[in-house]
Amino acid sequence: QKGYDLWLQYDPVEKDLKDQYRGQINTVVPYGKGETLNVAVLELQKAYEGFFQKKLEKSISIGGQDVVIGVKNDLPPYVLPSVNNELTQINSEGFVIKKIFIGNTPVTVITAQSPQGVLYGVFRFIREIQLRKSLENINIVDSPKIQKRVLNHWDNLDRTVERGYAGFSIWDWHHLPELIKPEYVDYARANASIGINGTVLTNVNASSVVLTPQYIEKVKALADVFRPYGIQVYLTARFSSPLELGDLDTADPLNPEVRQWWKDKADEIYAQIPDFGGFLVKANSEGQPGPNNYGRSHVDGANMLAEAVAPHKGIVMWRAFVYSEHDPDDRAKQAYSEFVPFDGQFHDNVLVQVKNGAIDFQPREPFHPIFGAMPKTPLMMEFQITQEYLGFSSHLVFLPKLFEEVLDEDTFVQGEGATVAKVIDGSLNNKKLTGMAGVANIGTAKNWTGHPFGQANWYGFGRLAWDPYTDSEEIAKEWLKMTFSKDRAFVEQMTEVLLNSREAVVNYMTPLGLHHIMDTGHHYGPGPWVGNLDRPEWNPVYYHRADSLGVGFDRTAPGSNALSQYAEPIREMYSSPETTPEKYLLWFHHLPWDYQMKNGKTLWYNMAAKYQQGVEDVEEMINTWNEMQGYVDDQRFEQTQMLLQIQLKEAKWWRNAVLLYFQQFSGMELPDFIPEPEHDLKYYKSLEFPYAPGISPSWH
Ligand code: BDP
Repeated sequence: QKGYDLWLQYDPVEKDLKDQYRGQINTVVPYGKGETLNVAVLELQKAYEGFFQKKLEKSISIGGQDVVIGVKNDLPPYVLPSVNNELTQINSEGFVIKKIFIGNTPVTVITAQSPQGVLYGVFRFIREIQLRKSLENINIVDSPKIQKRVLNHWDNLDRTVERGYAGFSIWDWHHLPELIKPEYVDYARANASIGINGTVLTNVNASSVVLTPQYIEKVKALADVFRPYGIQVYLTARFSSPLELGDLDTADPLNPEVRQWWKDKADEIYAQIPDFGGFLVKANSEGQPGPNNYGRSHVDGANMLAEAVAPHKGIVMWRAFVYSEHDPDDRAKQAYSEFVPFDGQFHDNVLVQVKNGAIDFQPREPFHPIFGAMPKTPLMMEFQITQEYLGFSSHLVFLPKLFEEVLDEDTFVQGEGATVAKVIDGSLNNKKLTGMAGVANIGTAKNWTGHPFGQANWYGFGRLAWDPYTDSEEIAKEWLKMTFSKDRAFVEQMTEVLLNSREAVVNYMTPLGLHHIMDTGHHYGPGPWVGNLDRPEWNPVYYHRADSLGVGFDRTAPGSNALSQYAEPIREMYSSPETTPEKYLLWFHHLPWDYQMKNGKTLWYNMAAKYQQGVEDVEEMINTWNEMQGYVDDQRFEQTQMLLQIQLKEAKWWRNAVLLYFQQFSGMELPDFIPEPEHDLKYYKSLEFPYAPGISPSWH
């Protein structure tokens, strides 16, 4: 299974380059001590052996053409002057890789302020070889732009994974703490290689059981495995834990006993795991308990937990994913309405974690209006790497394209250029604490992510968390080269496939600003007809609002006025359909079926054209992939080929079902280019998926 090695495939270097590289890496000379330095050496040796089929020897003194690694303070005094200048340019996790001369002796130095930085430098050095870059005059100075680069596992203690499509949870809780699986180490290696420095082990729909002594011991075992790789563990904190685990009859955050309970709990965890990262909390959201249950606010809840972890340098990631069953207002507005008034009231060690869009990880959403609207509060980005609304692990969708689109959006809150990326990396409002979270797509699948291309989304998330300004095209190329083949023809054609794949899924699922029309509960396949659920905002009909007059959600002033939550000039621009980007048209407007769009055709015609385009996009992906056989091992080739067939089948399903459904309202003919649907609407409505993966017990 080549898929298991992810992007860390250390394949033999081609003959012509081999000597050139080997000439530069004679031995590795580590300075200093410690677990992190040890794993850095081990990784370099592992890579070297793969590249050159030879063992990389360790030496205790510099001989020439060596790779010298170590933190700044451990380097010999005669090395330091050559890297001192660079060292002043990096932060505590950054690194310097530089070719220098000691006298006449050339060596490559990999150094940093911290052991973790050295490890990142080593992985970067390895990547340079994986990408076959020259090491001749190597001089790389790099630092992460975001501090907390964290995976969120929505993993339950029974090993089911909420919205997980790659098997069960990789955390084998039952056998922990004794059984340490090699996967845990490889997981840590993979994350460290892309700079991820934190992992939340448990589902946001949390169980308090993970906070019991029995489970803290298990968590400690994982933390011990991850520590050398610079990865901190975090847990989700169920707000009602003091009730469930303590003898308390309240979880009121202002109650002194409750506050003490959390302090004690934090002390208990830190006694075992001194570098425990802190808590992630979903409170008063979709039935989870929270401070509102006691008439208290999100600030009260978050600050109580923040105080409990503060003495240990822990943080709290408090989610802003809230919408109330009692609030009749547009769901898209609620998080903003609830959180923005709290700006400036959270403690310093609280990050408010905000999903990229105001609804829920759709194939496309405008950026969340909270970004930019809470200048006094550190905001953490939450992306979803697992493809809950984007075809599960059956569809090839390259998400860095989506992430990049959001990060590049201009909030205009402080004039032009106030991009979401600048909010997140803290540069816009000079924030000390910064973070980005990604809901993991990892499971027990032999290749970790189920779809071989799901790995690209894990990789891409890490790269963008490190540097939110990275170009998605660069990410695609790197990943393809490291994971599959460096052959130019392969890389060029497949880069195009990756970069187009996100638009393809938007086209065949939710074009022109449509959203949340997936079938209910499991979100597998189309369900625009669903309208019978208790909570209105759980129904697709709530989002598309189709009727004989038109389709779309009016979020302008006469409608829900969600638009008012954005700054000018967005507010003004999007208030008229003519000046709204067509990709967001039906997100903000309810328009007649015969509304004339920029190309002179009707809305109905354009909608049909998008769905058709989506299907054709997948056909094109298939054609390209079929030509890639020679570049890829059979196993991954065939697996991808079969999955693409599922994707095509499902793209057609989406097109047919949604168009037949909307046709009832538009009363217009399907344009000629739409092939006769294989089934009628009744058939599509009748489909059921009782065992669709990814539904958590928390929903039952
Ligand atoms: C939605 C998911 C649900 C999660 C929730 C969340 O459907 O499973 O629990 O978000 O983020 O996307 O809390």
